[in-house]
Formats: sequence, C-alpha cells, structure tokens
Amino acid sequence: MSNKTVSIDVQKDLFGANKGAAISNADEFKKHGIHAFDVMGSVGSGKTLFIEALCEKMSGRYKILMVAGDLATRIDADRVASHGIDTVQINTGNACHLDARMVRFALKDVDLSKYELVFIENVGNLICPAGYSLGVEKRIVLLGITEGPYMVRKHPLTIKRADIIVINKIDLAEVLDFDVEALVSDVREVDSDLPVFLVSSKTGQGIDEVVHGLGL
Ligand SMILES: Nc1nc2c(ncn2[C@@H]2O[C@H](COP(=O)(O)OP(=O)(O)OP(=O)(O)O)[C@@H](O)[C@H]2O)c(=O)[nH]1
Ligand SMILES: [Mg+2]
Repeated sequence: MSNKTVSIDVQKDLFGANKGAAISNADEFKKHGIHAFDVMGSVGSGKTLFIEALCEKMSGRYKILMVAGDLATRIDADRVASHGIDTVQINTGNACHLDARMVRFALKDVDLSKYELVFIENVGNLICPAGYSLGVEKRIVLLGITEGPYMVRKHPLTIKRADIIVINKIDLAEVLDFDVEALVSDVREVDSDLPVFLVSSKTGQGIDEVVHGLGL
C-alpha cells in the first residue's frame, strides 16, 4: 500500500508555463519585426478608445493588428475593426486576464508577416493581468481618472510591472476636480523612472507623446 502526498505549487506551475509561452510569443513577434504592446487597465478606463486613438494616428504608417481580450463579447474588437484595422478576439470565459498561451493560440492561424504593430487589449482589470507576461515589447498601464485617486497606491505591483503609465481622461480633470499631479507623484513613489503620459483618448491630447514614448 502506498499513500503519497504530492504538493503542487500551482502558481509556480502556471507562471512557469506562461513564461515559456511568453518567450515563444516574443520570438514570433521578433521574427516578423513586430512591435507588440499589452494595454492593461480597469474596466472602463479607456483601453479601447486609447487603442482606437493610436490606430487613427498610426494606421497610415504601420500595418496594425488588434487582439482584444474580453470575457464574452467582441464589442471592442468590432469598435477597432470599424477603423479598418484587422482584429482577433479572445473570449476568456471566466478568466480575468489574458495569458501568453491564449495569445499564442489565438495567433496560430494568423499570418503575422502582414503586420508591423500589435496592440493587445487585456481583460478590464488592474490586478490579474499583471502576473502574466504576454511576450510583448512594452506593457502599458492605463489609469482613467474616473476610477478615483487611489488606483496607484492600491495596485503597486501592477504599476511596478508596467513599462509606461498612461493617465487617461485628462479632459475631465477640471470637472472632476482631480489632482493629476498627486497621481503622478504616487507613480513616482513606486518607480521614479517610469514614463507617465497625460492623455485624453477622446480629444487626442497626449497621443503624439505616447507614440514617441513607444518608440514608434
Ligand atoms: N471624456 C473621456 N472619456 C473617455 C476617454 N477615454 C475613454 N472614455 C470613455 O470611457 C468609456 C469607456 O471607454 P472604453 O474605451 O470602452 O474603456 P475600456 O477600458 O476599453 O473598457 P472595458 O473594455 O470594458 O474594460 C467610454 O464611454 C469612452 O468613450 C477620455 O480620454 N476622455
Ligand atoms: Mg475595452
């Protein structure tokens, strides 16, 4: 008779598998000369409108693919597609984030040689996506000022893992009496070198600066 107990570190296992898939995504993007970006942020922070604004600005210069992560719909993919951009929808069911394997699976039948730029909209959530790298060049974390003043202090890990912070909906700062400088200071507390851009995806304010910041 044998009575064995096996302990599995589920987190380690999951993160380990994700890391391998992220490396192979990164290799694939690199092979095709693609700049890929993961756009993360809470529900309603403005991720889709931000991507639409970037696409408007850059579709004349780059061949763009948008990958949309969403639990159940393809609303965001359709919004971006209405600008003439190719899209791939990933419906995650009940998963609160994209992971590298989902992206690899979604792109397996896509001819990546057609694209130069890939924007991945992660599932609307400021917590779960941070743990899963997708193999992108940069992770963009979007903070909408309508989400209140404590997003940075409450999500330090997500901020730490970002390459670029976009403070979005800046056009509403006055009417909301929102202290943008205080939010920027909170970011600086977490990482003093992190680039921060003040943006209105609605008016286009700050989008040129983001394009430059992304090295495009
Ligand atoms: N005033 C203003 N409204 C914005 C801005 N960016 C987004 N919005 C609005 O905020 C709402 C949510 O924007 P979305 O782009 O759908 O946000 P999202 O982060 O993609 O949302 P989910 O995909 O549902 O997580 C929409 O009504 C947008 O028009 C902005 O810079 N200024
Ligand atoms: Mg969206």
